[in-house]
Amino acid sequence: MSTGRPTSSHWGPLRARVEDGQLSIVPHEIDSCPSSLLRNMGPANGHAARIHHPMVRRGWLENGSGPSQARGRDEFVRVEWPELVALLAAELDRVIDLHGNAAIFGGSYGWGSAGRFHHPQSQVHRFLNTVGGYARSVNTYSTGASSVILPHVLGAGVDAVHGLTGWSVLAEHTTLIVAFGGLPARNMAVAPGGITRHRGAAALRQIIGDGTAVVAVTPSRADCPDGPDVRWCPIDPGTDVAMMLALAWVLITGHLHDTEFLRTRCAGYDRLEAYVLGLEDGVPKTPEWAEVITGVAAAEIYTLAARMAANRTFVSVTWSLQRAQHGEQPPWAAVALAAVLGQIGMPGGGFGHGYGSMGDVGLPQRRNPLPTLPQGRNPVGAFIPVARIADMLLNPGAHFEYNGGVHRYPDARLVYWCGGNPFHHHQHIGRLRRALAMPDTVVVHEPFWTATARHADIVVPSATSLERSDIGASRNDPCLHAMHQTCDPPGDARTDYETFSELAAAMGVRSAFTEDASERDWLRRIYERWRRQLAGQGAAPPPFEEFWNAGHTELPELPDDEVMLRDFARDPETYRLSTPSGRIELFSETIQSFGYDDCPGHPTWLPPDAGPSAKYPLTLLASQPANRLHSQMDMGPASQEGKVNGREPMLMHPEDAASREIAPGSIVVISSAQGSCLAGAVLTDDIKKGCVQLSTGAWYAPLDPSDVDSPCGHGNVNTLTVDRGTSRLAQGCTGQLVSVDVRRHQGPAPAVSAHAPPRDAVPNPPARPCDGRPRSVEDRSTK
Ligand SMILES: Nc1nc2c(c(=O)[nH]1)N[C@H]1C(S)=C(S)[C@@H](COP(=O)(O)OP(=O)(O)OC[C@H]3O[C@@H](n4cnc5c(=O)[nH]c(N)nc54)[C@H](O)[C@@H]3O)O[C@H]1N2
Ligand SMILES: Nc1nc2c(c(=O)[nH]1)N[C@H]1C(S)=C(S)[C@@H](COP(=O)(O)OP(=O)(O)OC[C@H]3O[C@@H](n4cnc5c(=O)[nH]c(N)nc54)[C@H](O)[C@@H]3O)O[C@H]1N2
Ligand SMILES: [Mo]
Repeated sequence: MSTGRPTSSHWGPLRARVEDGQLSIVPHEIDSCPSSLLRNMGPANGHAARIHHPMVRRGWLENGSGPSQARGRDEFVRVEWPELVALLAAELDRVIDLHGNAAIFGGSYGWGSAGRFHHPQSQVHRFLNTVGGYARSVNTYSTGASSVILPHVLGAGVDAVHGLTGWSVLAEHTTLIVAFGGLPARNMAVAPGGITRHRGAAALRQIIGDGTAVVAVTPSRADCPDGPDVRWCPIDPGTDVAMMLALAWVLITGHLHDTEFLRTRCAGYDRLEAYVLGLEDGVPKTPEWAEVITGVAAAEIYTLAARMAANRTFVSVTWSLQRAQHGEQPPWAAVALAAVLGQIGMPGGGFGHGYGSMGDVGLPQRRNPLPTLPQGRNPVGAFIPVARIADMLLNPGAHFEYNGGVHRYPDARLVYWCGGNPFHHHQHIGRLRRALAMPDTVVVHEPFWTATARHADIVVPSATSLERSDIGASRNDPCLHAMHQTCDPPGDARTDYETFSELAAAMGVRSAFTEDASERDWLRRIYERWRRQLAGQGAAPPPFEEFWNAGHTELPELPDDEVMLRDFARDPETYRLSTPSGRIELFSETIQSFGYDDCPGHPTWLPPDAGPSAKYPLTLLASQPANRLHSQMDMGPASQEGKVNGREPMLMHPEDAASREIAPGSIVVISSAQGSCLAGAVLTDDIKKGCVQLSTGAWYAPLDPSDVDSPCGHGNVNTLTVDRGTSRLAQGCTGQLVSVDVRRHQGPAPAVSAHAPPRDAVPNPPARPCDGRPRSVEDRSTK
């Protein structure tokens, strides 16, 4: 045990221990390429930004619940647990009695931390179901557009499509990868629930080393893997569909398209062809046409199309491309391009989505179930597409369109967040702050004083994954991890399970929520239930105690008996797709029938409404951070080392900088039609001229907290982004791109205080090792 107790995280397994009040983290020996994100964990866990005690906003405590603009600027008052539980239970009862359960918005989107039992969304959803249900959110910020468009096109969602081709298949068969959005290695460090062996980057290096060529179509050279035959094709952001259509035009007019595949495996090719050739709108989608839109030379498009036809070609699209206005179009156009090549279903050919977006894409598919905490049943039907949160709060009862239907926003009186950070994930923070003034009550469970916690009325201090025992697992991962608790939570923080157990008790439904089971009972229960399921499939994982003491167990790779697109391509009659035609829909009658001008019946080039302008001439890429997960542990050393004098780095081309008198390290003001933030300039020709890049995840630090539209002094990119759905079809998140201008900051540099706790927060005690004894709910409730 000298190196520490085993546990796991979204960025991989680790060992942790406490000595002399200091927490230390080392990578787990099972992972030969551990992620540097591990370095953030130890220092973050004991950081002053931890929440140690239940806190209630003064205005809410003194004046009662109700809409309030004081959220985010009021003081907090420390309360003891019994008072917190009584206040929160009474408020939940009030809202349910007066307005019904649909008035509780419990979508609670976010990544929380690894662990199947303490998974915060599972906990909050199970709890809210126990008290009668909640209005929920559907889809994700990750793949909001794809998860709605792909079922129309391929009859399957993103999960069914994203890992169909493993790295090993690409290595064996693929000779050319055309990667829209590139194949950024940094994003493969994480997967929801963890990734045991970080092999993606190495697998990719090997594929390229063995001779597969890559053309990376992206505004950022940082998205290109290294290798002898890797070509960077810089493109203007948001214009990939024009390039894909032009590639299709070259293939079709050069008779390099697979007419047999298009006739027998696809529906609506004639409509797509008419559009590509310009018979529909008088505009042939030629490379010359695309050059003006994309900034990619026509000659390059001709050459690439010919190469694609001559190779076993894999058309890969990162998720980022669909996180923008009309985000439904890039994945659909890429499917169409791959269909024109006729290689869909051939090993190593066709369409791929999410390679270089997430660590679990490209791993061998494992159809194993995961251990899960049962959620109960939610009788409330009300829902929103996840990124419509501010719309919902600002327009209770208003109609919205989604995937062919018209729905109504629920009248959310109580917003409940556990395990997510809307001030990280949502667009246009000024608008979000206005929206968060609307409900009667905002409840946030958090380990840290994030901006979301600071905008709550009721702040519930949560334990981190190091402070509880759990089971770590994620889809396609080869291991299940015993997550042993390392230390006790600081101060009065508790696991979310403990909090919900007490709340359930106060609301008279304790046993329904807890089933009278302790944390350890639950772990044993969900593990054994999972073990029985696997046993039914012929696998034999060890009994719980054996697993727990061993620290992890390897999972069987179950035979891949069903490979949707391969079987379909071979025999389209027997293996019909779950689309209306049973085929790949290059034209969708269903989508056409919705009558959406922002998502017509076939893949279409639709220019963005708010592209670069005289006032905002640059396009900002708001992509994922290399040295942290989202906003998590932004105060940790790996994240901090990337900052420029404490501010988030903004990458800019030297020529764009020169005309603005911006030097390396300059403090810059980035502004958009929505708001502004400061950042630290980094000059590099790795970014296309006309583009700047600022990662997501710098904690929101308003220069003037009382002004909802205040600039952020630290570099939170969502002060700039637009809060608008991808289209009426999917209403997905569009946070990836925004038009901005950048200037050098004048005058004295404002101090950065993003991670300082609020004035009235209670200070941090040293880390306490836990005694290793299983914790029971009773231990806490008698405290
Ligand atoms: N502009 C722009 N915005 C984006 C994106 C983009 O590309 N551009 N990307 C989007 C994407 S893909 C995503 S997935 C989202 C991510 O958005 P989120 O998932 O909301 O971001 P995280 O920072 O991971 O937030 C998780 C929070 O859970 C807390 N937490 C951890 N463990 C626990 C626990 O046990 N209990 C409780 N109660 N809390 C816990 C953490 O401290 C953290 O504050 O961001 C989206 N936002
Ligand atoms: N280290 C780390 N890894 C992560 C995460 C993290 O926070 N940190 N978050 C995880 C999550 S939740 C998700 S959903 C995935 C997200 O995975 P993605 O959405 O694929 O990741 P991004 O980094 O946002 O974007 C990838 C690249 O796309 C390029 N790009 C942006 N817009 C365009 C465009 O219009 N055209 C083209 N051709 N390229 C464009 C950008 O240069 C960017 O570097 O990442 C996951 N991986
Ligand atoms: Mo995501």
